[in-house]
Amino acid sequence: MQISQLPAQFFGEGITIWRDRIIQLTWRSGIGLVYDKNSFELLEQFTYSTEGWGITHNGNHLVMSDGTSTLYFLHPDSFEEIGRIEVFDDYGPVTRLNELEYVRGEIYANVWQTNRIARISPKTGKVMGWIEMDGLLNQEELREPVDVLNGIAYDAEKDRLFVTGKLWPKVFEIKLVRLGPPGRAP
Ligand SMILES: [Ca+2]
Repeated sequence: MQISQLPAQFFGEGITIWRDRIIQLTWRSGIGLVYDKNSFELLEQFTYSTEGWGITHNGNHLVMSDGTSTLYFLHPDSFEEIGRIEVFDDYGPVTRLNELEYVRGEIYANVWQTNRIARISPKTGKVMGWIEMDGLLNQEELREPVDVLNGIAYDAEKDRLFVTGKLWPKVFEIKLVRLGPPGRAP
């Protein structure tokens, strides 16, 4: 196992792997950190003007969330903003976008403090469907001090999707099944 300790002044947030680099956001410092993927050596820092929440990439650009309904597209080398989308569903803007993962041409975003994941069109920001993640942990696991769902990972090579949460004792591999027309859960 290899560990890199985040300096104590930072609150570590989303991470994505871009080629041979690991890119990490911090919550309110406005600073992103770039590490060598193999050695975990800190290579450089970059700044942004929003909070840092989740990050993923679509093969061309980084995609970043800041807890609002906006997703930002950043150049993967200069970290300059090259575009943004506003995320919405039939009921209006979808705020508190948190953990992100680029999956099969869509951006998956967990809504903070819910068990819901939005499937977002990267072109328009429209929510194409909701993934409901209630009931993953059983009664025994819920007796532990578990926190919010906030982990989504996609293995593109084997087309496998995983979810987990803060302090959750398990990572779940999930398969999506259609339950009904798109809508917003209560
Ligand atoms: Ca992720």
